[in-house]
Amino acid sequence: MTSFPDGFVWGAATASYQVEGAVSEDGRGPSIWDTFAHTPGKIADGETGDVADDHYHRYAEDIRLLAELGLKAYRFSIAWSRVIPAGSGATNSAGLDFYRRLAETCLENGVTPYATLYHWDLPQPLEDAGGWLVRDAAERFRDFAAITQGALSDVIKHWITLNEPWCSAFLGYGNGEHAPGRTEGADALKAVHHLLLGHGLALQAIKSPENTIGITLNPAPIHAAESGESEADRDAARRIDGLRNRLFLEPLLLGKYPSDVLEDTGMADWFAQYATDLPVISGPLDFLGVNYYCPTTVAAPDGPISDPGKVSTQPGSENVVAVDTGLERTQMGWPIQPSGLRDILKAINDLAPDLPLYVTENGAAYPDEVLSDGTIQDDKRQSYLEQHIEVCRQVTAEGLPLKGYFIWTLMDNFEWAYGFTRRFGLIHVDYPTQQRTLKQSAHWLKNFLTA
Ligand code: IFM
Repeated sequence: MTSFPDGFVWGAATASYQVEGAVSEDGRGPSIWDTFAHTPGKIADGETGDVADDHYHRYAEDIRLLAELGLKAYRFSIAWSRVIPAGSGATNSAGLDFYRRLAETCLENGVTPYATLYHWDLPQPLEDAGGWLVRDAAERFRDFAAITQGALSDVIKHWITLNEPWCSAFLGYGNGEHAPGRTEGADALKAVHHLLLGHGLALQAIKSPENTIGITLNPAPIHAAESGESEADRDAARRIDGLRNRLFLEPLLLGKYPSDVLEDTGMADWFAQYATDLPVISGPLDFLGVNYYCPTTVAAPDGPISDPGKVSTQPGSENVVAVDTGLERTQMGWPIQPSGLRDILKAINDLAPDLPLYVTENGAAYPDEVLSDGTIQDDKRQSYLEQHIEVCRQVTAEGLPLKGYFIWTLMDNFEWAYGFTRRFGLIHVDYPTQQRTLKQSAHWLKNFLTA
């Protein structure tokens, strides 16, 4: 069996609001997730990220555990409102100090920090000024990126501008399942453009030979039901592929928006005004991050689709439905298909043959049980990880420029609208006591990485 190339990066990922807690400490300002989580009915069991994993205070223990697993990289995100509490204006040095301590602790443990600048926690004052639906958010993001990278460039060399802008735009401004909980129909595409513009402006502001900069997307293979026998189903797949994949990959990698998506959603005229932003958005990346969990199979049982104004996660695709293809699913209801990871990496490599790729998230939620002997036998998670890691091995053997793999996630945490009801961690967290316990999958990973 061929092994992984030298220098292949093994890591685990987290995100600020999901793990940090300490939401009112050391000058941190409120973000849209604070507001959203405290709005009744938005989060399962009425939970919030107020305490989460208390990573703000326990980061040293968490990084030590990560290093003990044999992982050599930690992908965390930087909360904008810790660094610039109002989103623009005054910088909070205590916020920057926290991320310096975090990064230095990584380095002391032989772990390379990978920092994501935006994992969904927009400062609330910027949302009050229009959020990602207005252009100003992109410019303020550039300022935040420049200040943060300027202050931490000696300890953080790898930067990711945005995490999964599809979620920020379509769950945040499309169907309202995520903060800020707005339901704006096809206007969610304005958020897509401003997020991508923010990425491009940040890239211009912080790119240097001293560091690497990329963006993380959550692309997925999209299939038509019944192998695409019906034209309506094939059209449904085209539309969903357009919104999920091409709407992000093409402006970033090819410098153009997919015209069919802009037509489907009735947004072509709005986008036409901003064609001059495309060279900024498509600035040269050092790498692309791919978060992969599952493929999607779709059908359009009601035939043609044409209601761009309707409120939906998927503007212009309102009657598209996801189809159950009989694959085994995780607790999220996501079908397991490791070969989909190869498909999506290949598709991106075809678009941008030399671009280094990282799997910046991959993992699975299961309803873990702590047994009477204190162990957590999460065989299904281990199997999920083993199968996807094997795909990574295969694609590197085929010559794809896959440079690393990050598990989602280091430890159980606040899973957005699901609150604490979904556990993705390698490490179990008992929330009342904050006790950390390695799951079986973590022990397996340690053996795998040290073998
Ligand atoms: O928890 C999330 C993460 O914040 C972004 N990617 C998907 C994960 C699982 O839902």
